[in-house]
Amino acid sequence: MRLFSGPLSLFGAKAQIAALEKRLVFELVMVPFDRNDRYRPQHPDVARINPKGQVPVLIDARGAEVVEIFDSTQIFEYLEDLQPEPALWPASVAARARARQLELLCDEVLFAQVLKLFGLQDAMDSDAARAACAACAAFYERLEARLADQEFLAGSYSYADIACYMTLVFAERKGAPLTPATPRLMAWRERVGARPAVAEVVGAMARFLASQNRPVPAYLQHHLGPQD
Ligand SMILES: N[C@@H](CCC(=O)N[C@@H](CS)C(=O)NCC(=O)O)C(=O)O
Repeated sequence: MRLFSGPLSLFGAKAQIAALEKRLVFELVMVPFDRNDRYRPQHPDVARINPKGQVPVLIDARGAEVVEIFDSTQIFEYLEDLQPEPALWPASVAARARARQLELLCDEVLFAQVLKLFGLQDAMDSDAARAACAACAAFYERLEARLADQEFLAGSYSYADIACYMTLVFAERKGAPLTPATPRLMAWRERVGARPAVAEVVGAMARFLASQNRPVPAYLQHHLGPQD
């Protein structure tokens, strides 16, 4: 199995964390990343498999048929079918539906606000940046409410936690940090971040940022120590 990701790929990190949680043996192929050109030129396998030219892409050539897929959520579903244990979707149909919905909300609604901040880094006092930060804060309040009576966002630890965790890494980097206004969410972030699979992937991302002299969020700086 080969997983194509990039050193600052939020969506690649999601897929990598899931594969590690499933204890699958896979080769991680980090496509070149440049601050200006981003992921260009595209890796030939990425260009061939994903018409969008994006990572993550997964090739699984272990079975009778070769599976070649792209998109982190599609990869989640494939990994769950391939390796049902440990389960990363909740058990009940209703809880699964809620978890899938939350995963989508993190990827497409919360991240859409974070993406706006990518383009506003020199204008964080602007109305647009303030509005994006406010939308993120409102989203965090909704996550906080979910954690009132459960440890993880959809009950048991799930793909929804992985997706939210990774989006929050980028939100923190781009100026929409968690605050003490959502203490349960901050504790949840510690809990998820302490998982070996998450620490491995996010630690590598923190070290990559540091290697480029780019800021590393304070709560990830322990990954930069010599013990890592
Ligand atoms: N919905 C896709 C999004 C993938 C995506 O945006 N990938 C980024 C890296 S995190 C990428 O490859 N960007 C390069 C580009 O768009 O050219 C998923 O979940 O995998």
